[in-house]
Amino acid sequence: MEQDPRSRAQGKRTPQLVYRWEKTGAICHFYAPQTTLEVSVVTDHILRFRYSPYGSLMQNFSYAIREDLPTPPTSIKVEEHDDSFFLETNSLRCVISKTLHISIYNLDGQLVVEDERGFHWEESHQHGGNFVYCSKRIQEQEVFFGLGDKTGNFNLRGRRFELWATDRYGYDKNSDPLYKNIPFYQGLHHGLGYGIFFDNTFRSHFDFGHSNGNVSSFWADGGQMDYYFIYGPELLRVVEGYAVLTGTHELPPLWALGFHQSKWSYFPESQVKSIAQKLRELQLPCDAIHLDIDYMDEFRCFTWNADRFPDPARMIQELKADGFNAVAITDPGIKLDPSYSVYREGIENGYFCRRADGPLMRGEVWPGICHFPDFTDPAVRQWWGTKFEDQVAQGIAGYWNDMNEPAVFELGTFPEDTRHDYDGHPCSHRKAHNIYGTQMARATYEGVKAQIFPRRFLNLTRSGFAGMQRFAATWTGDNISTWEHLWLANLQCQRMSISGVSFVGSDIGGFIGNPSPELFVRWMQLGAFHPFFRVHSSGDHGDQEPWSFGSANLPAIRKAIETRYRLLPYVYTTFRQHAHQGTPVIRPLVYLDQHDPQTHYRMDEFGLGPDLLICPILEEKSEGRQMYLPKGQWFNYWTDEEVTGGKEVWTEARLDTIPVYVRAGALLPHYPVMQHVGEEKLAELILHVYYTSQTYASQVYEDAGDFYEYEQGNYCIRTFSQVAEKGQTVIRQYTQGRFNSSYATFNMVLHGFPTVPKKVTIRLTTGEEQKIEVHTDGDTPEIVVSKQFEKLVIK
Ligand code: MIG
Repeated sequence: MEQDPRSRAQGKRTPQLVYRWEKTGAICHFYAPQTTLEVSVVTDHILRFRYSPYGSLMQNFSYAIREDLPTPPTSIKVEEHDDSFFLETNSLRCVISKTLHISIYNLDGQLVVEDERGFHWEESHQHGGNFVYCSKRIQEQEVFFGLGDKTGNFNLRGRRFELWATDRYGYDKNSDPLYKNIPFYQGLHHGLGYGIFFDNTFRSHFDFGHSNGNVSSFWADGGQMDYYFIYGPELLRVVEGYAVLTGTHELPPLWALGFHQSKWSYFPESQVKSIAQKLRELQLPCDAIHLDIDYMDEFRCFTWNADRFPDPARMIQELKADGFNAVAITDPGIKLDPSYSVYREGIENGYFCRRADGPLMRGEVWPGICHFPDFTDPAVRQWWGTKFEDQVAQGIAGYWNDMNEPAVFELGTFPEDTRHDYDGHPCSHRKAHNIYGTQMARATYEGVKAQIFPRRFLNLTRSGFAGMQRFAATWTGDNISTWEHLWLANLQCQRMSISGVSFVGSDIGGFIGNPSPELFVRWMQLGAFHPFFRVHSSGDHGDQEPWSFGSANLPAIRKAIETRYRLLPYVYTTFRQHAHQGTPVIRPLVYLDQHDPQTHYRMDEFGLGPDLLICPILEEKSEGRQMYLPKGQWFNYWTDEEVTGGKEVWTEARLDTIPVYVRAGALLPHYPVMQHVGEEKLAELILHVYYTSQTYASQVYEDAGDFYEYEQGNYCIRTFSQVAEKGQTVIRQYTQGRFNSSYATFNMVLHGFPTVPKKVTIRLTTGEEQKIEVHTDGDTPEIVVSKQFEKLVIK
């Protein structure tokens, strides 16, 4: 850390004794000489701590926190004791010592976190303000997770990280920092999970027992110590609590959950068309083709290269007719070119970033020397948003915000003295750097949404800060075609998911280099279970279309894509759960059972939604692998073999198969394979019913798959409860919402039932009872029943 030597001599400062305190509603202030601590109760499980060294607290402004936080609880008690204060909510007791040390307990009296040195600071003579620090004691057996797109093992204990958005072309498993900055981590000890979200956009640092084995700490090079404590105790609840603060993804259009094919770059039009055509010819389902920077006229944003794409509206329309959506890239750098209207408007209106002493900031990227819009200025975001008008009118269905760390050739990023508006809180790039990417994604999101409404669309961003999920999905940047990167992609996506950003994927096959056919197949299999499912590559090292790996490998690749299309209603339901309550779409093993210490150090296995467990094959020439199944009963998705969890199992997985298990009791919805979303009207919904000897409930969420009418109640949630009672299985259905899906029947496939069902009856919502025929000609018994059933009995 660079600092003025005088400040080092003065050393770090810690608070003195509190002499006064006050409580106003859900907010308490504790005053000590030179330090004020503000503690706010956000919910019974979430507390916010804000400190000011010297003078008063900074203005309350955050890009990360949602504007519509819930109303705080009213039942907060504060008591003053001799040397501390007790602040109590309905689930926590926070003890604040008179030297402002914090310890937080649950109401069973178990310690969740405690300060080590706690808050301390050091004045920054060079820049003004302070370096702000907070340190906590590491508890026995404590493990740490989160921090967004960090590399390396899933558990962060023993390591130190930096948050400073960086364009890291060809990163490796030790690279840090990367593209995104998510200052949110989770701790787990004694079965208690909690989270810390440090809401500070300056360059910041996290240490999980690296410099001192007993201490975890976080600090930033400026701004204020402003952090949220989120109590679980279940880790999934911690992630949901974080979503209360920073929001969730919006429900994507269903097509965006299909398969995407991309390359840097598909051009001219004839090449785009032939890729699309080949996907259909070879029956490889696909919903989107991405256009990388070469569609533009000399990399000028919002333009088309007229030689390569003479009539974009027609091309996009033709792609649409064949079920493909076109997604286009956009970059922050604006070419210095007086004949380019975006450049002129930016200059005339003062929309570009300036250096401290006045000149416009200049940096070289693809178009040559560029100026860069200050996306932290609301007027600039508004202007940027309007620029998408023409392309949206031409039919572009998604945007892909690249280079927004921001990345600049040679310099790396903007010089630190570059000025930003920061929504009316002017500052230097030191403060705005980590939020720049999110604000660009937001400008694109708000602008495109205003024009594309009432449709939904896909917005992708490479960089982002906490809260980025409100505006965009993301991918893990410029990875490499190696087995190690397949391992990394698995980890990074899990980490992003528990850091609030569920809509995430990797460049399948690797961006740099060319994968072996086997690696590509294995990567497609993992990608099919990742929320964002896209093949992308730099195009420098060979082709990466599904057919580029020889006809022998095509069936396995097709099978991966088809599996995804079958599972779409399940993936969509899981997204709805995320959008509704912030639950991560993919869930690392420890989030499935944190009370089982076996899960704490594992990282290959993960859950997709509540009912699927996936474990990718990460090694060459594997015919299967050892993997851990959480406690409970599971069925092999491919073979129906039933396995009892709580142990490691060997799972066979030849080249065309990835290990996948289904939780006993689940009703897993499937669509028939279509070549793209909405290719045909749905004639029935397939429900794979997995037997349980106990009780279990599953949900299926449906709506129009596009548009926003679901916000007005035009959706349908079906809750199925399966109960084994007296030698029979009873399934009850409850529905909510008024969306009426196009099909009339469920095709229910019965897996793992102890005997072939002899008699099946249903009761309809009308009260009518019917006897149902059981089809036993296939491997698995099937029944076809009205979607109106209320109760189904299988004997
Ligand atoms: O300097 O647009 O991560 O996905 O293909 C490279 C070209 C710029 C980086 C992105 C990558 C994209 C590429 N971009």
